Amino acid sequence: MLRIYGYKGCHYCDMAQELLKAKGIPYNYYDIKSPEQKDKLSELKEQGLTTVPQVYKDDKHVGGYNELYSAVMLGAISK
Ligand SMILES: N[C@@H](CCC(=O)N[C@@H](CS)C(=O)NCC(=O)O)C(=O)O
Repeated sequence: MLRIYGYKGCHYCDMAQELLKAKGIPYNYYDIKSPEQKDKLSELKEQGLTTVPQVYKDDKHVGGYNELYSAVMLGAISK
């Protein structure tokens, strides 16, 4: 399952979700600013990942919107 970490008002986060919806690829979305994601936010900062979205396929880091888009277009991520 895909996981997307983002926040409200993030244009690239919206685009990532729209892409996956258009392709019928299921995902779970998490608001990185919510209290429940405090540890994840710290983890991303420690890794130097300062932009959102951050996308994971199972537990593998895919990257941001650009990397997600490429992976979907290349068929590396599909439904
Ligand atoms: N190349 C990135 C761009 C993502 C991006 O710029 N996201 C904005 C929010 S929509 C962001 O995190 N800005 C904060 C920053 O640049 O520090 C991607 O493809 O995901």
